[in-house]
Parts: sequence; C-alpha cells; structure tokens
Amino acid sequence: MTEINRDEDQQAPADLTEDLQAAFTKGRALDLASFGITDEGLVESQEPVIEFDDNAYFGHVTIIGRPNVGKSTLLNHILGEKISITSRKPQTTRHQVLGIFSENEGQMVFVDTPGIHKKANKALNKYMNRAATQGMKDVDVLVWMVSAGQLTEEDEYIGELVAKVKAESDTPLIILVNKIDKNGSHEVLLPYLSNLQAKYNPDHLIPVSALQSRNLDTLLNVLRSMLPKGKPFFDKEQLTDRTLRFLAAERIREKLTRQLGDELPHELTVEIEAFKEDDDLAHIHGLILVERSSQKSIVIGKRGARLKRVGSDARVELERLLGKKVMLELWVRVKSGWSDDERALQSLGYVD
Ligand SMILES: Nc1nc2c(ncn2[C@@H]2O[C@H](COP(=O)(O)OP(=O)(O)OP(=O)(O)O)[C@@H](O)[C@H]2O)c(=O)[nH]1
Ligand SMILES: [Mg+2]
Repeated sequence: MTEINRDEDQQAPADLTEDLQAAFTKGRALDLASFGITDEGLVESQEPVIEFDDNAYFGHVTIIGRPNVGKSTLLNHILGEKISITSRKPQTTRHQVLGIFSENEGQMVFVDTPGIHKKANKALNKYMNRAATQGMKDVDVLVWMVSAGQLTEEDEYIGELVAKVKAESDTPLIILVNKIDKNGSHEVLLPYLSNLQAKYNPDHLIPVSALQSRNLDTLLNVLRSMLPKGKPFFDKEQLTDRTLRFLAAERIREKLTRQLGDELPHELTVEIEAFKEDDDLAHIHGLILVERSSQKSIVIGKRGARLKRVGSDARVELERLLGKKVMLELWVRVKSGWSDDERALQSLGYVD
C-alpha cells in the first residue's frame, strides 16, 4: 500500500481553483443503478449537448420541509445523479447543497436544505435549521415539501415560516406533496390538497412521487414558467457547487446512516483527512468522529465487521463517482462535545 503523507495533505490549502476543478461535473458519475436510481421514470433533464438560448431563464429554487419528507430524493431524481445523500432516517442532510439543472432553455439552481426541526437544542441542530432558513431568503421560487396525507406540528411550524417569507418578500410558493405512491388515494389526497390550498394559498400545489419520478415533469414545467429571464451563472456541465471531497465525506456518512439504522448516533460526522488523486487511482482517508467510546464500538462493530462493510460500500460508490480505483481508509475517533461546540463545528466544515 502506498504511504500517504497525511500532514502534507492537511496543509494543502483548499483554494478556489482546486475547488472549482474538483467540482462535480456531469460525466463523472455514470452508473445510476448502483446509486439506487433506476432509469425507469427518470426525468430527461439534460441534453447531451446544451446551448443556452439567448433569452434563457435562470433562477434559484429552494426546497424546504421537515426532515424525511424526500427533499434530497427529489433533487437527485431531477438531476439524474446522486448529489445529496438520502436515508430513511430523519435529519440526513446537514448542509445546503446546490444541484444545478441545465437545459437549452435555461438553468435552475436547486438548493437542498436540512429538514427544519423544532427540537434544536444542540449547536449542530441550530446550524442545520439556520442552513435551511437562510436558504429561504433571496430565492426566485420556494418549494415547500410535505408528505401526502400528513400535516404534522413541524409542518405547520414551517408553514408559518413560509407564510412570513411570502408576506415579506412576495416569493412565489409551490407546495409539493410527495410520496403519493405511498399515500396517494383520492380519498386521502383530495381533502388534503384542498386543505393545503385553503390554508396556505400557494401559487401551485403539485402532488408527486420523488422516488418514482412521478409528476416531476409537471414541476419542471411550472418552474420554467416561474423563473425570470437571466444569464445562466454556472457552467452547463456543472451539477453542484460542492467539491468531490465533500461528496466523498457525504457518501461515507450515508453508508454509516444506512447501515447503523436505529443504532446511529446523531453525533457522528465524517471528515476527509486526505484526498489524493492521480490518473487511475485515488487515495481517500476518512475520519469518522463520534462523541463517546460506546459510539465508536457501535460504528466499528464486532471485530471491525461493520466498519469494513461501510468502507467497501462507500468505496464502490466512490469508484463510480471518480471513475477510477479508490483506496479508502477509515478511522473512528472520539471527539467529545463536537456537536454542541460552535468552534469545533466550524473546523469540521459546518460553516455558515
Ligand atoms: N415511498 C416514497 N418514499 C420516498 C419518496 N421520496 C423519498 N422517499 C423516502 O423517504 C426517505 C427520506 O428521503 P430523503 O430524500 O432523505 O428526505 P429529506 O427530506 O431529504 O430528509 P432530511 O435530509 O433528513 O431532511 C428515504 O427513505 C426515501 O427513499 C417517495 O416519493 N415515495
Ligand atoms: Mg435531505
């Protein structure tokens, strides 16, 4: 195994050029099926060659909603690539993640946000709520996602925030009713939709299934009609503002989230300590931080079995993402108190 000079890598500044170069562009992740995204029903979002029209549209669309309603799933299915990680556990997304959708007619910049939640005692949770609510400001269209048939206390709390933003800035609002594959019978849906319409008066109310890509073409059509004319800001090939380093850390966290299930400690984060690529090989060192040694044992599993499985699942995805072989090494370290310490959070990339 090749030795990696960890100190050297840690000193390397993540300068803008490196970030831009590393920004995830279309063509680097090709095998959708391996990400659990099947071709069936996927939105034909990107032309092979895009030439922006002279009078193209351009705008920002923020997707908000309580945890677990399917915001990140929606983003991934619109783009046809896994930009934002997903899981059945609430509070999977922790940062704002941009997903850039380009076509000849223009460019939509989707902002996926952490689920807004009411019980936000820790600094990490406060950061997540901040990341979500900041995303509501200065956008062209606000998409508020709910889960068909459900309007929880948390949804209503977000409804109040949305109403406030709408009143203050007149931002157009779409309420997206997701998971109609699960809870979309007429008996449930019709009274539910008319209640939402009466209560929140959105500009559009659209039932969809993000997971099955149902009715996403309606959403895209509505957005095309709502976004202002403007010069597309991002390169037509670019899919996100996030670096490969960030995406790699997120993929590892996703595998942990999915494999730990109910044992998952909320106080877990992943930091990439080293990320070195040459033509056909990438060395990635991931550090998994937890708060207590009992959590470390959970992550490692019996004789290291769980960590090994997380590592091999993540490696397979990272190889597809990077289009080359990956040597992935994972460590687990206890760093107590990180999730409730503003300075520790900042140093771990939770930066406003
Ligand atoms: N049945 C069904 N499940 C869905 C649909 N969309 C998302 N899901 C599932 O809902 C769960 C949560 O999806 P996410 O996309 O991670 O939800 P999120 O709103 O981004 O959650 P946070 O990041 O925690 O705020 C996952 O298990 C998804 O597979 C859908 O249309 N139908
Ligand atoms: Mg999410």
